[in-house]
Amino acid sequence: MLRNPKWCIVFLLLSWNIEAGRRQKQEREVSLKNCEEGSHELNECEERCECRDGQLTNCFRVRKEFTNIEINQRRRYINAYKTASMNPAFKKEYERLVTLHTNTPNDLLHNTPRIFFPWHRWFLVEFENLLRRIDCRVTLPYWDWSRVAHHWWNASDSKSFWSSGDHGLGGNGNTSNDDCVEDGPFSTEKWRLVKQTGGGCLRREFSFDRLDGDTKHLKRTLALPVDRFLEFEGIVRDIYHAQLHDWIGGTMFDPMTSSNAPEMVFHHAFLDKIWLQWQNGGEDYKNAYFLTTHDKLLPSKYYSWEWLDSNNLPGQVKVIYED
Ligand SMILES: [Cu+2]
Repeated sequence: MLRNPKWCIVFLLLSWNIEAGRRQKQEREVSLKNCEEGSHELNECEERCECRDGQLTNCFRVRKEFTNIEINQRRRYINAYKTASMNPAFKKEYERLVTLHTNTPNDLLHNTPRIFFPWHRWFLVEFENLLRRIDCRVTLPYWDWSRVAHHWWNASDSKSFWSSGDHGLGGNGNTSNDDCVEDGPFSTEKWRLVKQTGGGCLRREFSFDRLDGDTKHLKRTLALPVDRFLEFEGIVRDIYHAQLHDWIGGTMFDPMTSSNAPEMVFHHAFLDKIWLQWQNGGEDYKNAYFLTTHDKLLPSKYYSWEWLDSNNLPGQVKVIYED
């Protein structure tokens, strides 16, 4: 039969078709299987995901220590933050978030354990959501001040938190210019506070005092057992939280302006990490105290208990902190 040239052509066309079909099927399988089963991979927004059935699922935002990450990742964060606070497309939302903090009664928010932890966890996610609209690879970095507790103000190293480069926060304010910050990306000629809370320059008035929360102190605090939640919470809020706000001074000193300071979210992200680390002690640690309180996280519709599990936060947000 194949000696007949007509049949020969039919046969060739047929095998071509079969071959092309096989190739297409293989390509489909490859695109379906775009990750290695069981592995952990980053998605296009640099979230850490699990590969299941060829799909990336269970994706976590990874928050990292600011002085530990690459310079360009630091720049990326600062650019997103400045875009949020200056670009008309995002500025309204930025101002809404800053004033969320200033409009919540300070006594309720900071002077009791009632909502301090979950309220700020919610606030951080809202802030992060805004920055991720600008660049979805951005997460909130934290600043682990416990490693530099005895010289936290130091800015001599270009990797330091207070570095004056475009990857730093700038340094102390100038006492002869109303404590205005005059270096770095948030210097008085480059950046202003939101007008709803008084506007003007970012101010800092460093007290050169050591922070109590050095690595040893922090380790002891994290080791407090579950039935001593209130002691744990009190140390974190009244000592760790308050000291850095007060020692930085200026914009950070006053709860009516502190959410304006770019260093505020770095500080609170670290406090959130400390709470999460303690919560990882077990289910009873995770749910300690807040499961039996009924305070709303004003002005939101959330209750405290909705913000206890960082593996499963409202809005399907999952957060982990990298050490
Ligand atoms: Cu606060």
